[in-house]
Amino acid sequence: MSSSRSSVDMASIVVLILAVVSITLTLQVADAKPFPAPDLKLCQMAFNDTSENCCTLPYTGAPLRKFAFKPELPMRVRQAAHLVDDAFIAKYQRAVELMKALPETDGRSFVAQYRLHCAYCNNHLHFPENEYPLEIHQTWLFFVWHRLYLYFNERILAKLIEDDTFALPYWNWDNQDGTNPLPNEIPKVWASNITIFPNAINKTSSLFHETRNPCAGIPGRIVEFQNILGPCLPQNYTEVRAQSSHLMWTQTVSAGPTPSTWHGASYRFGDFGGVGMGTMEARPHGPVHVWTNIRQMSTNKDSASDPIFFGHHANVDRLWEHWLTLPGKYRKHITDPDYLNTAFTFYDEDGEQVSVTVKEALDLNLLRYKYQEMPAKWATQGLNDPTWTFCSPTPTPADDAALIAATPRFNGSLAILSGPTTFKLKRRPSLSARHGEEMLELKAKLDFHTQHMQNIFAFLPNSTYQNTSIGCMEFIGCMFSIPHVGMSPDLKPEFTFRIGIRRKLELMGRAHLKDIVITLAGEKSAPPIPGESGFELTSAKIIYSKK
Ligand SMILES: *[C@@H]1O[C@H](CO)[C@@H](O)[C@H](O)[C@H]1NC(C)=O
Ligand SMILES: *[C@@H]1O[C@H](CO)[C@@H](O)[C@H](O)[C@H]1NC(C)=O
Ligand SMILES: *[C@@H]1O[C@H](CO)[C@@H](O)[C@H](O)[C@H]1NC(C)=O
Ligand SMILES: *[C@@H]1O[C@H](CO)[C@@H](O)[C@H](O)[C@H]1NC(C)=O
Ligand SMILES: *[C@@H]1O[C@H](CO)[C@@H](O)[C@H](O)[C@H]1NC(C)=O
Ligand SMILES: *[C@@H]1O[C@H](CO)[C@@H](O)[C@H](O)[C@H]1NC(C)=O
Ligand SMILES: CC(=O)N[C@H]1CO[C@H](CO)[C@@H](O)[C@@H]1O
Ligand SMILES: [Cu+2]
Repeated sequence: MSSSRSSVDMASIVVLILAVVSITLTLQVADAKPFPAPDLKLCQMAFNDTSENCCTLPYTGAPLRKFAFKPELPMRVRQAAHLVDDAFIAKYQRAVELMKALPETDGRSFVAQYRLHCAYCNNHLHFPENEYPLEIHQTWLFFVWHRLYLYFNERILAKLIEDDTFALPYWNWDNQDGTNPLPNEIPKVWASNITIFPNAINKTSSLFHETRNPCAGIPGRIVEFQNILGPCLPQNYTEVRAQSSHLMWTQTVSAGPTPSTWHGASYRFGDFGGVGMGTMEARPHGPVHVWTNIRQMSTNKDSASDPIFFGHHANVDRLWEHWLTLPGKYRKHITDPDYLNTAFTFYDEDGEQVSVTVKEALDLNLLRYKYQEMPAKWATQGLNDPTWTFCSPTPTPADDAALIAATPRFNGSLAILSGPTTFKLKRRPSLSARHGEEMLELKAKLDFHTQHMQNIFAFLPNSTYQNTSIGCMEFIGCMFSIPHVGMSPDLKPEFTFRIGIRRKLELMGRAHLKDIVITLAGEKSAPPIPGESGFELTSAKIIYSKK
């Protein structure tokens, strides 16, 4: 073999490699599909339905500019709402009162601010090149869009009261501490008439909303993540606290071990949006909205018109930060460039439009805010809590074996009409952690304009939506889809739901089993009862994934 021959070979290999690299790069560039910052002028009424009055009024300010960090801002501390003092409440009330007094043509006004939330969902923001409207719920944009929304809302409030230290309080509803003031009742800062400053325009607090559920307003009544619409019966506090702690552990530690499980499905320019909700958005985030205010807070359209929305979402944002600190190899920010380069448009503290990218939203130090620390006992409590019990009357290995033998395997599409559905799926219990996290992946064709909620249980075939507690050891997660009112009723897109299952199976002592028995518990019922079923389950399998 001559040396000249081999150097020719080397050269052509190098050329070939370069060609492959450049084709790959070109493909990546051509394939890049982040959402560009939307032009809010492209907002349209959904199906020209005037009841969905979401778009902000025509904007007359300066041209859209890029967001810049403000390193000169003081580090602002978002306090736990149940602990704020009356001076803070007066300041926050004043800021929101000033915001409410602005005309709706001003992007900083209370009306423009809550319509902005609505504009980003329910078929309002259209791009000329994109067949489908932008939808920031039920996908990987959920956490980050709400973070930025709160950031600008908070900056506007700060500017209105000329106080750069102002930070929104967070409603610490995940904290089940039983001493007063209770973190998980509605904090008094959002009540009707506490500490009104003397020159208030209206004699009701600007932080109150009159459509709250009567039950939620009762002092001492704590948020429930299950019985969100039940009658206002006396609460068994011990039971609600245990159930809520267990739900937090299941959804965060067990069901949400990776970005795709925690944040929801990927979502790129051109995709049909809103088809894969993450674990936190499903529960407890969804039930907290409904439990608080079924009328305004339970619709995409009006939810941000109750000021407690911002305290609720501040806690969701705080839990995202907390999630990053929990054990697990894959609890990291999403690194996909389509996520990082997606941009949104907001109104800044001067009422001007700015575009900001997802990657600018991932470091709280740069955004200059942080959260007052509060214990999150639920994060470790799950591991050795004697009150966490099986709901199956007979959870023995022999019963597991009999149940597995008696349960049909999932076999192709399944029409789920009503009531619970049980099937078994194959696992690979010996697969090592380097293959990623073990998760249940369900795909389903759902009506986009109705609500679907299924609680998912393992080895509990007789579970029902209403009567089986989400505090049962066998509860492993849920699938949830909220109605998207503006969408065409003809659309029946395919949804993907992923929930981690390994931690819970370990806790149940069932991680060694080669099959898992899954029960989907929902009910066919008219809204507003939330456990509706009536959809086509197209795929169900156990997968192993790092994403
Ligand atoms: C004051 O209350 C009235 C009646 O509820 C309402 O229409 C008005 O918008 C309120 N004003 C402010 C600034 O909140
Ligand atoms: C509102 O103010 C009145 C009079 O000060 C007081 O009696 C009432 O308890 C207050 N309501 C609430 C919900 O704090
Ligand atoms: C409340 O629930 C706990 C735990 O399930 C139970 O031990 C207790 O008896 C219940 N209390 C009442 C008053 O029902
Ligand atoms: C799975 O479904 C197909 C088509 O309905 C059927 O032919 C087959 O027998 C089923 N297999 C099992 C194991 O039930
Ligand atoms: C589920 O319910 C059926 C009928 O009510 C009963 O025969 C069966 O034993 C129950 N299974 C379990 C595991 O409890
Ligand atoms: C739930 O339990 C109640 C009371 O035991 C019963 O009346 C009702 O039929 C049950 N509902 C379902 C869906 O199982
Ligand atoms: C979403 C939608 O159908 N928008 C339409 C509302 O009406 C105007 C004027 O007729 C149309 O241009 C929009 O396409
Ligand atoms: Cu929300």
